[in-house]
Amino acid sequence: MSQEFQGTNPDSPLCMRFWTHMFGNGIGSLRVIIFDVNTDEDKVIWQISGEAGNAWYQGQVPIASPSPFKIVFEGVVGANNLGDIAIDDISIIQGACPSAPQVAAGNNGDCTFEVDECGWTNPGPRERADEIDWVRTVAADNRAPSRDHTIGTAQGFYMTLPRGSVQRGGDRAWFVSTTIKGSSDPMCIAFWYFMYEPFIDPSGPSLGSLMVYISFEKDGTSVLEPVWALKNHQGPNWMYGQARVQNDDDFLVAFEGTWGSSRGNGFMALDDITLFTGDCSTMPEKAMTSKADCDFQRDACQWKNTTTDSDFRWTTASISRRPANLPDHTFGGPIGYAYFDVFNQAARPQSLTFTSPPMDKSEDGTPICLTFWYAYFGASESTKLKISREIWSLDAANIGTQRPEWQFGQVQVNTDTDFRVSIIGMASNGGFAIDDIKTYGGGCRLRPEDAVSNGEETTTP
Ligand SMILES: [Ca+2]
Ligand SMILES: [Ca+2]
Ligand SMILES: [Ca+2]
Repeated sequence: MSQEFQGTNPDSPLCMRFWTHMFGNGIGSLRVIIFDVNTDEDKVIWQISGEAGNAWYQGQVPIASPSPFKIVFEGVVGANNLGDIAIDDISIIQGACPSAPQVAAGNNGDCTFEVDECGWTNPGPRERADEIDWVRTVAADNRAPSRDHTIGTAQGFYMTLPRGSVQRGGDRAWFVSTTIKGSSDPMCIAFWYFMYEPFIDPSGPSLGSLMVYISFEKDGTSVLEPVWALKNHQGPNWMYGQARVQNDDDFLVAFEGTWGSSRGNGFMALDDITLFTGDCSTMPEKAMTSKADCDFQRDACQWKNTTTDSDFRWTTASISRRPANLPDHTFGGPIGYAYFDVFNQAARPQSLTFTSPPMDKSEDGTPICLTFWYAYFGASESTKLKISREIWSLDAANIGTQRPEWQFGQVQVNTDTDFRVSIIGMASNGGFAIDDIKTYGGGCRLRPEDAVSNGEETTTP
């Protein structure tokens, strides 16, 4: 048993490395246990059973605990006394590391990809989750990254988003964990990512995106919640990513890689995934997500049409039904946005509402900035888009271009109470499309210039 350690900082767990030797047919098992000094509880974090050959090998395990703790090595004697377990050279360094060897991690989500995918899987075409698959490759077979993250050599393995089978910008690959046990204690998922676009053309970076979701069942429906998201070029090196996940029920973690239009010359890869307990913050900070964020590539996320009129509604574009051949804003694909259209000269102006999931009030009362892209078509007098309660409103008739084009909008939303955001479209002969809704902490100015606010500051509860 170790000395007593202080509780670890949730953003800075420890990595314990040690060498072990387990030889003889009577070998039992070796475990590493975290003993919580406050609650007297034991938690097995690493475990290996049986003979491992007459050789030393290195084990490692992430150590994270909110309260003071001791680390325990526990050797269990096997069926007979033929054999010895030895440990040597224990070192503890700052920073998360995936459990190793893989067999000791027990399919808990940790993976270095040196042996296999550790139970992470690629959904196939039948599951209709994605179009392509992540591929485990040795660094030597790739132009970039030229080294993996775990061992830092060309002989190391990582997961890469392949380009060969990609049909179009917007093609996605999912990578899904084994079931993670739900808990009221928050967990942290940490990983290393590589998002590199060597040549950025004048139209700007367009590598694509890497997102992390948790997926779980709630009230009989499956919910997909983004917990981490980054777009486009992030530099020519491996970068550290971290996201907080907390769910009372069992859940899956899913990485989603999506190619943008620069798929021809970009690189995306993933290595050294590890999960540990703790209330960590998002790293890098710009990868933070909110429940209202949606790029509409898969579906409308947690946004819902709440119009009661059954003739017209907010919906997602499909190949057979989309307005004015408008391409998606995110990746320039044929679909991947939400819209409504009303083309009925006789009809009175319709008012159609699109409502966000419930959003929590902020702890310190700082507002958020809601940003989005919109396009309109059929700019008659009555074509309007508003964000409730009239904190943002745009009259399409005042602008008037012929072809629908994506334009940027943003509005500050106060968060002193729990709230929802509603986007209300009005038209008798036209409509609006919406894409890439994203929220950021902090206030912001009204955009575009022609949008008006009637001064009300709160949104509908
Ligand atoms: Ca797939
Ligand atoms: Ca690796
Ligand atoms: Ca989109």
